[in-house]
Amino acid sequence: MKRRIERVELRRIGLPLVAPFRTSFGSQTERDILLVRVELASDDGDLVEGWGECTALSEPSYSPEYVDGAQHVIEHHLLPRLFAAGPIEAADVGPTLSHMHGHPMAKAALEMAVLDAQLRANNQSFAEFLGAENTRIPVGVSVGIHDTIDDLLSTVQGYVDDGYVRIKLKIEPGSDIEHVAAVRDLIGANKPLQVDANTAYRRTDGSHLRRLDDYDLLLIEQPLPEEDIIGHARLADEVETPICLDESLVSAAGTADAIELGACEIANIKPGRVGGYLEAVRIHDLCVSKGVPVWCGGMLETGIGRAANAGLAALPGFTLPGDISASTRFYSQDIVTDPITIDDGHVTVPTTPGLGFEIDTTFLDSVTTGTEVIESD
Ligand code: SMG
Ligand code: MG
Repeated sequence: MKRRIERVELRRIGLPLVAPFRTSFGSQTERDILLVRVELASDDGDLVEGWGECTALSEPSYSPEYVDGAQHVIEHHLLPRLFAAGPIEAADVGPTLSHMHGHPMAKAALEMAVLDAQLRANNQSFAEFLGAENTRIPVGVSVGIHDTIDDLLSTVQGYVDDGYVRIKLKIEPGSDIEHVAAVRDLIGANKPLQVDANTAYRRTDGSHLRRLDDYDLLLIEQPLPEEDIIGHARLADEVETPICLDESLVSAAGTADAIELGACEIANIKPGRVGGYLEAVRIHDLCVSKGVPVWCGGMLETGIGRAANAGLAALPGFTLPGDISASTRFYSQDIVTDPITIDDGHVTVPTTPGLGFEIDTTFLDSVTTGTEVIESD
């Protein structure tokens, strides 16, 4: 059954990180996150709520989107079109907004809130909706760039002790080969290890990056700028370690091209980056058909996005561990009552109706920095 969006709450929250998280594009010490709460009404007047989380960071440093811009485009350009569309379901959100270019994270947050509400109304879990049968999924952790190798090793040891089944190291020129060598030495030959450069290298760095082949990495994630698909294809010929794309993949169509060009040997799927969970599923299906392994990326989500990512990663093509660490890896307290935890390196796929979380309203209110309410006329 389709439902009208009656009322939308755009809520901003501020959450400090338990420790700074440094990547090649900068250091994060806190998250300023936009949450979307929708109220959907059926023809007979029943109301159901749903929550979405926007993955845009506070600055346009990971991608062109940033949280203030996402809130602006939602209020002024996206919501008016969704209100005007009348009764809808999650699958209608993308097509309704398709004339608005870009802004995938803003669109994804809206689709996510509608999807959560729709699943709650239908008493269905996300995994059930997807037909995903895995009930527990192996997960990894993403480790920021550290100033010293000693500090890096002590952080990695902590995560190994927590049970994560694979380690991902953020790298940049000057903090790469030696860091990887030291971590490989620490964790031993059998622990899965991968690196993420967040676009920090250039086409001419092939012979340097080839040195990473000595450390038996699962993959090198996004070494070159996001638009440099041909550069990634050439690099894939030059290095033995598989090349994985993150920032470059913004749609199923673009992913198909990158695979055909030989630029994408493994895909990092992030629902926010590609415009929503439904496009994420299409990319998963495409990659399965092409024999390209996929894994679920992370954007330091709260328990809202983390629960949804765990449902998505229960699909069978997610054959590599995702960046779906425990909520405590980033936050001392989460805004949901049932935060994601790790048990023997695995996360349990949520089975409750909706995307799989309940909001801790007292804590949410205490970290809210602003709320805007928009009602359909
Ligand atoms: O949520 O565990 C997480 C973060 C994983 O490294 C991570 N994300 O490029 O994959 C990536 C980064 C993007 C965010 S960096 C602030
Ligand atoms: Mg990445």
